[in-house]
Amino acid sequence: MKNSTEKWIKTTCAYCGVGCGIEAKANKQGTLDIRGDAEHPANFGKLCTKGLALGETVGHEGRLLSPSVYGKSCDWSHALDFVAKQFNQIIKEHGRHAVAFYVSGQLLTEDYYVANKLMKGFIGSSNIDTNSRLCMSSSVAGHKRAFGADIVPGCYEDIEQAELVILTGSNLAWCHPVLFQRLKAAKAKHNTKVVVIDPRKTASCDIADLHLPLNSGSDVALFNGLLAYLNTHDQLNQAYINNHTEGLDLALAMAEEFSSIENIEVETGLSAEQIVAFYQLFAEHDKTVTIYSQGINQSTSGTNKVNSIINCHLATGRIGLPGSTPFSVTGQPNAMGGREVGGLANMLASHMDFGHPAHHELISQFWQTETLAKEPGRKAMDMFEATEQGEIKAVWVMATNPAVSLPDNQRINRILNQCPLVVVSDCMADNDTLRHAHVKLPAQGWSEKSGTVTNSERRISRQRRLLPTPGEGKPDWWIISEVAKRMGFVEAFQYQHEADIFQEYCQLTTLGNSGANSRLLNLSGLGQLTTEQYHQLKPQQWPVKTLDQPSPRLLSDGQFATPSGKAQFIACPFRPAINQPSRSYPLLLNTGRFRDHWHTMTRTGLSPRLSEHTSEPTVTISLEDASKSQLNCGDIAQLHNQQGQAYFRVNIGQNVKKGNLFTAFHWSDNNTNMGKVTALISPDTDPISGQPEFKHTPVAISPFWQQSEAQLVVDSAIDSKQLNRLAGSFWTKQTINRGLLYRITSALTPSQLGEQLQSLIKHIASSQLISINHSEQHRFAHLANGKVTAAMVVADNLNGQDTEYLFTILNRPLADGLVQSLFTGKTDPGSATGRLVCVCKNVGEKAIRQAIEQQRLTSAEQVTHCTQAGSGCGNCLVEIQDLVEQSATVQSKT
Ligand SMILES: Nc1nc2c(c(=O)[nH]1)N[C@H]1C(S)=C(S)[C@@H](COP(=O)(O)OP(=O)(O)OC[C@H]3O[C@@H](n4cnc5c(=O)[nH]c(N)nc54)[C@H](O)[C@@H]3O)O[C@H]1N2
Ligand SMILES: Nc1nc2c(c(=O)[nH]1)N[C@H]1C(S)=C(S)[C@@H](COP(=O)(O)OP(=O)(O)OC[C@H]3O[C@@H](n4cnc5c(=O)[nH]c(N)nc54)[C@H](O)[C@@H]3O)O[C@H]1N2
Ligand code: SF4
Ligand SMILES: [Mo]
Repeated sequence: MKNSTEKWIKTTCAYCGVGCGIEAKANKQGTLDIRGDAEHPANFGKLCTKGLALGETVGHEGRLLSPSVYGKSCDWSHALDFVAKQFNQIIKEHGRHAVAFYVSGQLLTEDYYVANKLMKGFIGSSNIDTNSRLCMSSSVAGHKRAFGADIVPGCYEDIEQAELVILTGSNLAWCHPVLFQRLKAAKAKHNTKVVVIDPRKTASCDIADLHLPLNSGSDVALFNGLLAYLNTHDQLNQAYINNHTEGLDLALAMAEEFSSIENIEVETGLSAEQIVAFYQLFAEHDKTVTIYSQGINQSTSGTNKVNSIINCHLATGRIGLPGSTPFSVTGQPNAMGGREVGGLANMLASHMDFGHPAHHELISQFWQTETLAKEPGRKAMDMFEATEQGEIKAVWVMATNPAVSLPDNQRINRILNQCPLVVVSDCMADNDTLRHAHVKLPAQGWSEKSGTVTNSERRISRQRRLLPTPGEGKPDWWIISEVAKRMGFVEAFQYQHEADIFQEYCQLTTLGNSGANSRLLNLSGLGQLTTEQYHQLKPQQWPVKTLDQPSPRLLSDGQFATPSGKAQFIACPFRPAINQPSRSYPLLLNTGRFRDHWHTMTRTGLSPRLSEHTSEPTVTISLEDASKSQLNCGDIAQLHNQQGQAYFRVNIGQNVKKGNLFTAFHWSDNNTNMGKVTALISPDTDPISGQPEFKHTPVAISPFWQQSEAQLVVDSAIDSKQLNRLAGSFWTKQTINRGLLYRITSALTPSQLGEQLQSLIKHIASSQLISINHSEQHRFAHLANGKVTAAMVVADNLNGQDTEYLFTILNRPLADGLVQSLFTGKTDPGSATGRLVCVCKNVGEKAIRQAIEQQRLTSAEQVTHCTQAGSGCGNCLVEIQDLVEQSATVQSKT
């Protein structure tokens, strides 16, 4: 036992900005055993479903294994020379602003640092922007306006110390699950009040004392109203305001409009009782943490939303104190690291700024360069627009999938298609962006990389190498440095090891960083680490003046990075979103995330367990709107507007308001032909931050008039181009154990659809075909060597029909009881699990329902006790509670 525990290696989760510590150990299957790191201060041993399933996503399947140029595999030296030569050529002919990097919060700090150094320091352009533009840029802009620098003063323990936690535009339960568990535990201990401000009733509302389902986009009205309320109710902290802030009068004058509760009611759609209840809670609790995320940032008024929140914290002096702070939580594992090293087009490295000659000088000297960019570059959407205009002729995309995740997706795909040079570094072989790449560069994946990431509370943690790299994958920093050297910048990119880069970055943070001009981002305590110390580095919150010393709280002394040293109130005008519902597009589409998938699913899509929770692109709609549009639960609906169209499975739910729809953006060309929601999103952005509006899109909805529907399981993937040729059909793909499940809804007749699908899988299973024709369903199975390699059911409509057996029959012999389901069309009751609810303990909906009914269980705790469901990460407890409540409702009706 002792031997095996010695092999656990400490690292950091690949996914969200909570930055949980993980311990991982290679196992015999070539994957990883994973457990939470009990010593890591972000999670103290806890992990969520995605973190726990990391072992399932580290196989070599689907990996990009070698570099290629124009579709031809080649060695590294050829690919790197090619990129360097092309970049130099384009710069020579069209100038340094004709090239661009589009990077990501999923790069490590070392990768990010080198990319920024190459573009801003040596190519001499600021055309490097990051997917954090879509994610954090409104918060960055808000922090800079209020505090003078991009400082997040919050720490996770604040959530535990607070008396009141406000979650606004954050579905913490699904998107930062371990923080949600910490909040839930704190509430159980000392009854923390929780307010959720979100147009949707999310899983986070499970622990809310108050849910404010405000109108989408109306946050500024609500928070301006709060500022006015605090003023008129004598709740301002005058001493703090006088000593540490400027600009309250203007902010109050702007908020004046919302000193009338009626005006707030009109804009937010909330009742006076709801509004006043929230304001009273805020006024009564000094220890208030306001957590905000994409419902705030991803808006054409995102920056004003952020500042309207910060204004209320400044007005009450609640900044950077234990249990009392505004807290923008980051999304990606290294969103914060990217902000530190200057990944955004409008920032220099280490919180130094454009338009600041002393900073230009410091960086130029440190990097020994004469070509440092001195002006901000193009923000993500502008960057792609400039590419459309032909001003940018080469784009290098690293660790992001803009062909799916940027708004106005069809246009982005057209732009990438016509761009003269597209270079993509990715660890996977296929995503929508790679399909446009002229040069593909294989990067190491999470389990192979080594470096550092910074989480939401500014804690730097090591990501450590766990497994050998398949094929020729390389660290991103190595790829960028090699191109840099080949472009002629030999001296500046001579890194031998990621530790060298980290050390250089830490030293950069200390430059000119003392006295009156000091910056809070200071890593002087890490600047002299030996490679060995870097290997051993423990999670460390910044600033780090001395290694292993606790980091001081930030902004708690009321000193800010503004010229006067005082925080700035910002007068935030309330402006409704640019695009409003109309007669043609009467519904408002809100987009975000599902519990178990990560972004464009290049990795979580590989896990059968994670794929089960929400297995298809679904759109949630209110009962009223569904009936108006003649939609039933389980139907396929088409959403469309000026931008484009997409299809979704209908989910009728109480959790969206009338007039609103919700879906996630996880599906791509890789796993559907028509389920990409960004096809519908307009390119409008916040005028200050440049962040797109992902949460407020007017659309129309209509039923997809289907004639047939099929479900097909196969043991290997079908070429998606062939599936796309099925006329009038919508398909999605889901990873299941031992294979893939395709769902196809079609305007073809059932027999046409059946025949065409048969021809698609002929090559897989030529040996033996079983065909069962039933009046309503046609069922087929292909066998090779007596085992099922593909099976299918086709009907007019499969809505509500039992097809669960399809999940289990692949690779089983014909004699197997499970395969017999094919003949009966009914799942063997003994083997049925229903939809997987508890991913950790593998407990399905049916088992939970059965336990509730048979044992008359009345609480989620009892269900956990009897079935183990919910005893792992706890993410599913909200759903278990829902099942308990549903059962209680059914029983009370009968
Ligand atoms: N499971 C999972 N977790 C993730 C990710 C993932 O892909 N999957 N991605 C990570 C990343 S990169 C990010 S950025 C974070 C995002 O984390 P979150 O921001 O928590 O997630 P979202 O679902 O995008 O949006 C949050 C909520 O904003 C609400 N909202 C919409 N419009 C408004 C509005 O006008 N006002 C208010 N107050 N609320 C509104 C939405 O209904 C939604 O519930 O999640 C991270 N964690
Ligand atoms: N409709 C809608 N759209 C949205 C949002 C929304 O709420 N609604 N949210 C936005 C937000 S907040 C975000 S953060 C973005 C996320 O959107 P993206 O960044 O486009 O999404 P990912 O799927 O995470 O793409 C990461 C890519 O990097 C690859 N990769 C992973 N690790 C590495 C690595 O170490 N090196 C390299 N080179 N590649 C790697 C993965 O295989 C994958 O292809 O989406 C945005 N788009
Ligand atoms: S909360 Fe989940 S996804 Fe986020 S870092 Fe922790 S384990 Fe990973
Ligand atoms: Mo994000």
